[in-house]
Amino acid sequence: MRSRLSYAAFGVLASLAGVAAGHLAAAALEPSSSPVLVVGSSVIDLTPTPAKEWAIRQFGTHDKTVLVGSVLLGVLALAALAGLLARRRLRYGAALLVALVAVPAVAALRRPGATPLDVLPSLVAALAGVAALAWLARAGSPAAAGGRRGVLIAGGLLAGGAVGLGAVGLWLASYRTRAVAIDLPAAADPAPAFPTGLDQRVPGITPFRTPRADFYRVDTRLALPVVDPEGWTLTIDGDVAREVSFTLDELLAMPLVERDITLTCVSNEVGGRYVGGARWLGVPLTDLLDRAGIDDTRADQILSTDVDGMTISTPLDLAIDGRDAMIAVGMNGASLPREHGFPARMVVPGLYGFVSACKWITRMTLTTYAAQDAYWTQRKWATDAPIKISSRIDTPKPLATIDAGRTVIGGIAWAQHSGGVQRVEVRVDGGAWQQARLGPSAGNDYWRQWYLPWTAERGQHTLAVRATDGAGDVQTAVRATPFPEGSSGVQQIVINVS
Ligand SMILES: Nc1nc2c(c(=O)[nH]1)N[C@H]1C(S)=C(S)[C@@H](COP(=O)(O)O)O[C@H]1N2
Ligand SMILES: [Mo]
Repeated sequence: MRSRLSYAAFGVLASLAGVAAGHLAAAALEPSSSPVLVVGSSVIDLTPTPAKEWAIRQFGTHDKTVLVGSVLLGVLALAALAGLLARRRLRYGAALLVALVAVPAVAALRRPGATPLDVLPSLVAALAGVAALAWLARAGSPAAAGGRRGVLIAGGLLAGGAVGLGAVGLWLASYRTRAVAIDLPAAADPAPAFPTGLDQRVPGITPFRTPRADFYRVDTRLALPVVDPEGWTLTIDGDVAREVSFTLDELLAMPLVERDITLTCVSNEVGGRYVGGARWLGVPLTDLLDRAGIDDTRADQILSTDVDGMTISTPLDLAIDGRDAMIAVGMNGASLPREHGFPARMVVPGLYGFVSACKWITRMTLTTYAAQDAYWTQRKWATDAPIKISSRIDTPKPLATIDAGRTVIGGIAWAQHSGGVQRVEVRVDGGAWQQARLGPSAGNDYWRQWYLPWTAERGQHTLAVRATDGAGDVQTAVRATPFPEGSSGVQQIVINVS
């Protein structure tokens, strides 16, 4: 009988083969039903809000990589245990592997919008894993002809096979979620010419318009949904005079508006990166709601549902108060990137994304907060969540060392839908607030760039920034955490001048 270590390795190898086979099966059927991703998504959904906040703070946009990595590590530890059990009896090890795979199988079925087919990748993983374990155990048994060499060959073949299957699975999933482009009609109501930003003149300042590929991404998904634009529809139901559905072509045939709007995530810390400015093309929300005939004496929320059943609620009164809320189909001159909601998403100026910006949207249900609650409402986040005034220093960077002499302090500020940013002030070393120069305006729903020329003297300095909106409200210095309705406070950074 082989050593414990060999059997632990058998277990790990067998599980890797199973995971790879399951991932490939999922890539072919439905990428997000991959066993590892399903477990990861369930962990996301079950994680208490403070822990989620912590992970987003610690790992930023790598939070998902860290999560998937942790799930894999956990699986491998249990897999080693399955190998050890198989040393006593193959049956025991196989049973543990099957029990392991039962977790994603059940989780896959419990996900919103699940179909029975979603367990298939887990079944494939179980079969492949158990078969691999049996094969290794046979090659490793004293009765086997190959001896030590046979075990090594079997292990090598399996490892190679697992890597191959995994690679094909990864490639297939990325191929199926590759960028797609559909032709968009011109806007009936176009946005004015976009002004040249300060980024041309002030090095280090955030671009006035965020390129599609650089736009921040925040959602609960580990794998992008594969949405066929031909089969996609948007339905409006609930408290409406008549339920209506639109195909993508029907949406595109309606008069489209084009607007410059800055999106912000409620998870953005003061000074954070979860904010981006883009030019959106879409159908005004009220044009769509008018087709359905809404009853706003009954409903108080729009409950949006995405292609997988993820829900986002939006206060109805704010969505229809005259602001440029829309179902967007275009971003910066092309159809939406998959990451940002292809083929259509909601955009509501002035509300944080988690209460407005439903990506991959397929349904808007007019209902009440009393009757139904959305994903983040169930997790105790605020329902009415206007974006708070905020500002950020882009240059110099925190803790940077810069040369003494003439330089600039620069960044961005936003106060969507509250008259835009009317003033930005900078404070050096706790002195008086000095008025910064503002970049051009692209409307009140859009952020504004700013800069302050500064003669930097040797030593350590503290820089702070604050913005004032169109109503004269000054960004508060009172600190608030992102939970439950967005961060506040003044960004303060320390730099060195040498
Ligand atoms: N379907 C879906 N839509 C979603 C989310 C999500 O998890 N699922 N996240 C929301 C959040 S929290 C934000 S801040 C915005 C971010 O949009 P972006 O990723 O295009 O920047 O999308 C919103 N729309
Ligand atoms: Mo968000």
